Amino acid sequence: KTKKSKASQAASTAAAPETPKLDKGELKAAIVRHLHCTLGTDENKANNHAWWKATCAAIQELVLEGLRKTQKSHYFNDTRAVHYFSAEFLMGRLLSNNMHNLNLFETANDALTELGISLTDVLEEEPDMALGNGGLGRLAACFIDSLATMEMPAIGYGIHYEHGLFRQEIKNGAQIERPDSWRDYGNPWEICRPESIQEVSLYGYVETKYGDNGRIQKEWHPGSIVKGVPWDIPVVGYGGKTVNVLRLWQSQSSGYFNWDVFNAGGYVDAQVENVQAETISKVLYPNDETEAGKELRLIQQYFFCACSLKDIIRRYKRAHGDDWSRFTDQVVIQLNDTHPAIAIPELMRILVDRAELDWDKAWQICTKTFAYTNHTLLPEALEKWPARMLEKILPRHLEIIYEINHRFMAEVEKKWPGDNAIKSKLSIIEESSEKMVRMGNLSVIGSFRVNGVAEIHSMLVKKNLFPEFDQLWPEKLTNVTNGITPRRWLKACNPALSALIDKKIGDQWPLNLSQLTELAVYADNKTFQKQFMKVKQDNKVALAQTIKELTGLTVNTDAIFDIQIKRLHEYKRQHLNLLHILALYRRLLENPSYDMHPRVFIFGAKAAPGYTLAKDIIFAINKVAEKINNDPRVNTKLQVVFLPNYRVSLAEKMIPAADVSEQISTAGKEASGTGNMKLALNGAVTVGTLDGANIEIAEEVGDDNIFIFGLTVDEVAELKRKGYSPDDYYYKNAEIKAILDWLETDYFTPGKPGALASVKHSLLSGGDPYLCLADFDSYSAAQEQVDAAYRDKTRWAKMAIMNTAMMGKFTSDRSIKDYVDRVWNLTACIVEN
Ligand code: BZD
Repeated sequence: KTKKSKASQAASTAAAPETPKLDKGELKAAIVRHLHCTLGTDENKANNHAWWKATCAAIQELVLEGLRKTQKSHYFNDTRAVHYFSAEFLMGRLLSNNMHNLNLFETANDALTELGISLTDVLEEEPDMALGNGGLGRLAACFIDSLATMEMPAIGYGIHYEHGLFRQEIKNGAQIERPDSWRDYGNPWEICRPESIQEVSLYGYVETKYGDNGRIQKEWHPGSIVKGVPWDIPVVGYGGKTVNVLRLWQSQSSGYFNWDVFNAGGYVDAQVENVQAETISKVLYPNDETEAGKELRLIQQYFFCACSLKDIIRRYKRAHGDDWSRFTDQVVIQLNDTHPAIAIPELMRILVDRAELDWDKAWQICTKTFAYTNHTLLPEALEKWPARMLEKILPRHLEIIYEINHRFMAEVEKKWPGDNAIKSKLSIIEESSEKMVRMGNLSVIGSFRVNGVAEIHSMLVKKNLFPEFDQLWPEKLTNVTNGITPRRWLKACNPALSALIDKKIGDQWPLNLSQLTELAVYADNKTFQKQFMKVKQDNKVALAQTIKELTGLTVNTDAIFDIQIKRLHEYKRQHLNLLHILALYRRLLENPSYDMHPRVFIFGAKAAPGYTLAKDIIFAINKVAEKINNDPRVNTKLQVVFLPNYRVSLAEKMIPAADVSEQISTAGKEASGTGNMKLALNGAVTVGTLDGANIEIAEEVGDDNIFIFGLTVDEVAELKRKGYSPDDYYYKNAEIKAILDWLETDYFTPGKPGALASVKHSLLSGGDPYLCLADFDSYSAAQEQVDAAYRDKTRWAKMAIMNTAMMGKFTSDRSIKDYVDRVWNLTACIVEN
């Protein structure tokens, strides 16, 4: 009782969602008007796609009104703003989100119903905006949602990829990649801003000159110039007051150098240059967690950073002219991983070569402007660029990086005199057979703050990745635990649960997620348990329908829905999940009365196209699924589903239906995870390792409401130090041996023995680098506990409720508040309506 009154006090100070700006009749009229005047069709001819576009256009009118007011407020208040630089923004669909944030979802549903149209069908017409690989890109999307909701002046800067992450098809069990074409039929949300086009230089050489004042001056003579065309996507905050923008740059030929060629009769050659320029923003690189060192990727990174910095400086100069003294009061730039790290030498170039500030002054500005978020400790994911490549593409930037490094090495010498080992470790330049530029070191040196994304990850960043940097600058390294927007990941994707929560605790929780703790008092309440589990059951039935449509398989909706959704990677251990499925299968075959509650294991995962083992694991999951699902001896108890083309919009259908959330990475490898938060928020119970944010989730929900298993970070380190041998487990554990050997037969791939052998070999001769075999028994035991817990309906309902109730910490609003307090030092700007 006392808890409740406290929370409702807090709620009364939070902004209430605005009353809708349009009523049903007005919205209906607006949609029909756009059907006629924007789409050039009418109610009788229009298909769902046209209705979708007309509905978007009607909503966009209100969005743009909010955008105009927001920009006016920010301009007149000359606000300090955060500039979120990210090579990826995984936005998903926008119509449902924008309607929810404008409090128009119900109105639109009613309006379309009266027009004889299903809103659900209309929403399905929208292609996902999949301009990202996974967690890092989706985090950027959640963060800009929270920034707008909290009325923070903010702008997202990224790349307007023509093709987002590939569309995945599964053919005979194997992944096939198809191009994603999200804007082939136009994107109703984006606005082209030709008035803000920027030019970016590439290649060429650097001339050293002596200026009038006797100072050495550097002039970069570029070999080519490309245009950056900005496309703005409005980002509507919940309540619709602040509408920020996501500005994405499209590359285009500058047509600048081509004229001579063109006039000399080189029409075709001129087109070749166009194609090259337009290639820059053509396609998103699908490799997460690996660094390929491709020239085009570096050009993409520089392209969007250079455009964005020019844009920021243009806006700054409009208010402050050539006076740089207030730049760091107005501008903070957050680097989403090292992908935009080239912005650091670019800003130095602008300040030193263009604005002619002296180096120290410029460096002071730079190191007060940038902050850097690290998302990984995996060595293969830490970006390094060959110095030779930088020299070719960005010759002046390489010089600047050398100068930054030279001065930094002098600082290191002061702190650790004569210690060359530390110098070579901290140097931006790696002196290997091929000289490499370490973007992580550059980012730490050029930023005033560096954060990891969960407590344990930030601790490991300090202890293992950058310990000397931490000694040098004890204040610089910090933690900001990730979060997710509860608007998309509960309110919009799980309307039934949202309505139930509204009924119990009011409708302010999307803005103040800690209010969900008020549900905890109902965790033992039989009626509430029934209601909560009824919602879950209905969501499972809906997902079963989707599974049927996508795969043809009919799944048992009384079974436990056990879900693992994330990029496919060895460290995430989808193959550990698979080994356990094989163990269950084998137990059922050996003992037909083997006692287990029916379970459906559901996967969604894309593999990087060049990551062979990851693709082999997808193939193995599909082949095992095929066999099990067609085996009448077991398929009433065990089913396996691989849903193709996992993406944001599919996640929104899967997450509300999950009973069990698989978060089983090797301890120390998953920086945070955010899917873990989404699933728990929707009442799934986690089976997880003590890794990333799982640890903080366990702290919030309590040991009774999560299944933790496996080696800890320290135990992993100890085992590796002693020398891990997967053979020990293979030969000593009959079940493991039988399962691995099974993979080598043709049982799952009739007539093709060995087709799944690579999975086995990765775990034996491959050394099992992520310790699947070491964690197998513990995982299997945890799964038995899950089984027992689920059979106790009351116990399970309580666990599920407690998961939803205790997820308040993981709202991205809290993450943003942490960034605002610890990094950005921003204040909200109230937008007048
Ligand atoms: O970032 C992920 C981490 O693996 C997760 O643990 C974490 O929760 C999220 C958000 O902090 N990293 C990525 O998603 N990384 C990429 O997608 C990526 C993309 C391109 C290049 C390198 C990595």
